[in-house]
Amino acid sequence: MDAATVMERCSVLGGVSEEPGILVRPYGSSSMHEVNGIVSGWMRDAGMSVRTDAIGNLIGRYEGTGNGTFVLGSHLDTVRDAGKYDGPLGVLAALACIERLRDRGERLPFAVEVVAFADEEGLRFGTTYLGSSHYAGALEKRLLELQDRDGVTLAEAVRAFGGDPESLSGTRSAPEDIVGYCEVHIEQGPVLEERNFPVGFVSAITGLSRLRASFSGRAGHAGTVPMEGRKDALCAAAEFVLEAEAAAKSEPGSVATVGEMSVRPGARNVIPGQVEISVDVRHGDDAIRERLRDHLESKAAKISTSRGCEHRWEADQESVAVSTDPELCALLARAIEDASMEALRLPSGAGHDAAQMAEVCPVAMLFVRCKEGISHNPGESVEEEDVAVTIDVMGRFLGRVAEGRGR
Ligand code: HGY
Ligand code: MN
Ligand code: MN
Repeated sequence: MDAATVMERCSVLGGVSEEPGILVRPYGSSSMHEVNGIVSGWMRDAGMSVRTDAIGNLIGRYEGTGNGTFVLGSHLDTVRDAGKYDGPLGVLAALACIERLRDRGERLPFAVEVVAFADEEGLRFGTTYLGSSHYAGALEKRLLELQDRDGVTLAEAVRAFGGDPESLSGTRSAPEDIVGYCEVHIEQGPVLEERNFPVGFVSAITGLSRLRASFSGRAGHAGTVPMEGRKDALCAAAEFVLEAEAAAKSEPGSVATVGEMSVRPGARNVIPGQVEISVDVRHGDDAIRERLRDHLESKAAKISTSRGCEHRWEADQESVAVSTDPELCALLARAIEDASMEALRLPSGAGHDAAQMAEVCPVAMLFVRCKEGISHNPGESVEEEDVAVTIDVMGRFLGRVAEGRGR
């Protein structure tokens, strides 16, 4: 399979969405069913056996001549109003490597599994890595009670998606003999474009805190309640949002984002009584991230008190920073050099399934240049030539891994 086919297939999957006009594919949705059906057909055509695990991850397997399984992959779910490469490019570039092995009639001294994870973004249930945490056997049972906006629990969503919630935690769908994992992903940042590199390999994946805060004031008549003495929950939330921005700006290397906000009762002539927000805090150093997180928690309390509001602060998920495996990275760097390029090493400010897979095996990541680093945005785009380089490098990387395993 060549890069043009990978680009075409990203467009095909990019056209499968829950809503017209934007790309949005949450966990367990009919659009996720549809893309799993399309990709499983491509996996079979590539000579792979295909299975779906208890949470709905789609897994293609290309047998090898010896023991061990090397895992490639990424996710097929998306954020809201997404681009078409974040996730699918990693699955389809991996599939291209398998198709090239099949076309050459070649088997590696290990099996290769390509996993299309069912939920990495956490759009529906707020926690990230649900697919890879089950695959890696790290899904916490308590998450099954999580509810989406309609009050549907994760357990119900798993069942509706054809999975089996009872068999989720404490088990893993990954084979016992995993030797490593490598994920291809768009960089989602500006470095490769600024340095004019088509690809680069990842040194570490940032840690992240996924939090929720609520501010409760007193709803009232917009026309009759004087400004003095109001308990305006939205003003409290707004002050907090700007404080989060200022605090992150003052801590080099950190980011803090309020991406979701709900305002109730939500009428133009009513003073907001209740506001719920999401808070996403990240830094490559966990101690700095935790300090910033705790600073924001205390600021939320101070702002609420100063405005006569109540507040709540909850942690949905904490993920520690993860370093990629030095040996796998050395093989990936060699593969990049084998393709006559300099091997650039760079950190990831985005979270990836590789962070979860690091719990069960050595991991590496290959980043692909994307236009202006745009991502989580329909403007996401990659060049076909860079995808061609990616497939070539990944083929060479698998060859290097095979050499290391005595091909
Ligand atoms: O949030 C992230 O970094 C990833 O896109 N889930
Ligand atoms: Mn992603
Ligand atoms: Mn993403």
